[in-house]
Amino acid sequence: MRVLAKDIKAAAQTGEKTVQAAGWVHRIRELGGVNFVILRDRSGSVQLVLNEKRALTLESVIKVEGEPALNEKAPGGAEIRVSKLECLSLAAADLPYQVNGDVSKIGLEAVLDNRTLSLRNPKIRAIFEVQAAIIEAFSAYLRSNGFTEIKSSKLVGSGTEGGTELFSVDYFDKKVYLAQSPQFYKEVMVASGLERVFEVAPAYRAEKHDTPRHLNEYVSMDVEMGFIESERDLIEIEKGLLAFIFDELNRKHAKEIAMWSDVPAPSAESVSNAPVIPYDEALKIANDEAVKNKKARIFDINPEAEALLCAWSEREKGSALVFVNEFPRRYRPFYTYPLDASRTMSFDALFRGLEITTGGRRQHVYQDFLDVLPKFGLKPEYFSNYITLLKYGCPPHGGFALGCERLTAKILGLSNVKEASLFPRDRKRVVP
Ligand code: AMO
Repeated sequence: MRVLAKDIKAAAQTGEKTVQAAGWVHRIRELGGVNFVILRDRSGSVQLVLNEKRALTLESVIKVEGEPALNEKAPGGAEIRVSKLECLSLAAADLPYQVNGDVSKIGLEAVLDNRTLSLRNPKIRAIFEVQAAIIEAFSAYLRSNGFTEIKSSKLVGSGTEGGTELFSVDYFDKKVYLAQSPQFYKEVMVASGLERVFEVAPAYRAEKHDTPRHLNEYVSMDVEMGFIESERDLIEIEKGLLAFIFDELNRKHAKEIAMWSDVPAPSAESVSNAPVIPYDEALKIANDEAVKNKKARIFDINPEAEALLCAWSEREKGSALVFVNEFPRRYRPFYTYPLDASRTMSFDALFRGLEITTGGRRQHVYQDFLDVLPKFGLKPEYFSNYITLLKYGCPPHGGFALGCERLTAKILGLSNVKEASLFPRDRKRVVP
């Protein structure tokens, strides 16, 4: 039976006579007539000792049989003394990308241009193990709090986040769009009687700019719930959610996090310390910090303000997570529920200097919705489905979305969200 690399030491300790292992040739070294091969599998790697020279190449896939033995000098403290080796797939010798190389010395463009091979690097693969754990914890937490998972269509007749950032798609004899957000469908499903729903799925933004925080396709982790009073109910859910995600990561993936960052994910305690600051006050704090740091005046919560607020919060509150709520009307979509004439029941979450979440309570009263449309220059005929949703009984509700790549990048200290996307899509990149 195949034994994983991480279990070879235990097999040696228990005196197993023969084990089988299989994986990729990660490294080859010849020393005094003995060949050492580092075999890589999904669990890690193990040293193989070969007494005869074999025509192996890096990245070939092999299967071996041999005696497991303890060896302090071998990585992981054990090795396999190989008696039988079968090459399942011989890799060509002209490997275009150094899979076993030091990622910190390879530029992002080379990593992404060679994505098929760069994903084999254990440190790069670790990003996606952490990401999978984030999604697993996100889903588990919500399920255990009465939320039902949904999967909504990504082909839509119109956008929800503003018309300029839509990708159009030929759909038979019509043009349709790739969904920017599942928000309308989340709301429909709250009113369907499920009351609490979540979705993890791609979202599409035809944004032309190339920044370290934007992707044209990203994974949106969406939440929507009924019977809320204000955005504060949503912030409480997000705090619980993030504390659970961070705890799970520190418990199960500290090794993968340490491959990238000196800092573990925040503790549940630091999440509970996260301040909730009204927009106007947040802007004032950001400006006070800007003055201290000899920076120019800040007029809205832009990327610079996000960085200053998180640094301030870390210093003053012991939390790298900050919630900014009560955004002015002009910064929020028309359907956002008003707090008063100028402010809305909405919020952003900022983490380690980056916005990771936007959310808020939505309009749910039919007549209020109709009244607000003309104030934004909008016509009711464009919103017939939204109107049906609200006209026939919709509870007070709201929701939020967490950007999966942004959260992954901030936990690991990656400098660009593209690193946290398996196959990133930007203006130039649509392959692989
Ligand atoms: P918003 O447009 O702010 O809100 O998006 C929510 C979160 O999604 C992530 N995100 C992105 N990540 C990478 N690249 C992008 N281009 C990108 N755009 C957004 C961010 C952001 O905070 N419908 C609302 C949510 C809601 O109210 O339910 C929405 O989509 O982390």
